[in-house]
Amino acid sequence: MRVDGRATVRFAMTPPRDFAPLRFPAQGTRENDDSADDVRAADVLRFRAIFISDTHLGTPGCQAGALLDFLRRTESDYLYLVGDIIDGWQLKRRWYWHQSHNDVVQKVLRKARKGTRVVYVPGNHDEAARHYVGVDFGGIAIRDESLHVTGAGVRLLVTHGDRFDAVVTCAKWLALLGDRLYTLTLKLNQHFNALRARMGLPYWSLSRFLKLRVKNAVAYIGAFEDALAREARTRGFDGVVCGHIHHAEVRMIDDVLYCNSGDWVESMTALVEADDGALSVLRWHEASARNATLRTAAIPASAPAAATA
Ligand SMILES: [Mn+2]
Repeated sequence: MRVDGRATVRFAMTPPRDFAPLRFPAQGTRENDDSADDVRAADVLRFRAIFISDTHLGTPGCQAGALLDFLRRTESDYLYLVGDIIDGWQLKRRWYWHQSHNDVVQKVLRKARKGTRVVYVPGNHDEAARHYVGVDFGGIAIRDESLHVTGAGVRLLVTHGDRFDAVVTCAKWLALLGDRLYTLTLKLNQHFNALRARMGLPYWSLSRFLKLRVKNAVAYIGAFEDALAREARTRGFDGVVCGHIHHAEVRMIDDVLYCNSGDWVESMTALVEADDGALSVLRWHEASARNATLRTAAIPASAPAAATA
């Protein structure tokens, strides 16, 4: 009975108040803020939409350098910040704010000024931002949930996803304990990868490896994905974009498109939509390595160094 059931459900859906049309400032108000970005236009990857989540700015685990590199070398019509962008939980415990974290915030604000439609859907670690749901701030629309329609007409529910996490909603102290253990793993991961880098080895996520080998964690990921897909189907969407579990993915769960934009503490991933509406996971370490190879290859070895000055 679900053959054309989706279309029927779609029309029966009453859009929540949050889905009032998003208003963005007029485009093209250029300001004198171009100086910092000297990335060659040819090196910029273009997408229709970019989704990032779980950047955890304000924690030592946040890989702000990689994130900044990603933001500088990509552009899009839409940029969705799918929760846990600034980690209020950890900032409350210990203040950690590096200059690179400022740079990330500035870069996002600048994108908004230059016409990228930025939508910020807060998560559980930045739940303070949930007080500002409905507000448009610095050209950024803050929404509890959002709706993204792809270039191919696919209707996606955009939500962080923590509401489907019984542990977080029922026992916050348990989640906080898990959070501390996770922070410890991330610290180990950074030392481990610093060592790998010195040995000339590429980045490899220890925390991700551990997570995928713990049976409970794997079962939890599966249950989370199913719950999100179910929610999207019940509410008449074609699919869902979420974050929260730090596990990037694009796949069909029955007849629902499940997308997760991953994180910037261990996997450095984003969900990207090409101009034709195709969605995929972008792994920045792989993409930037590929890009670097292309750039190097494009410059003839014999080119005089002075020519670029
Ligand atoms: Mn979260």
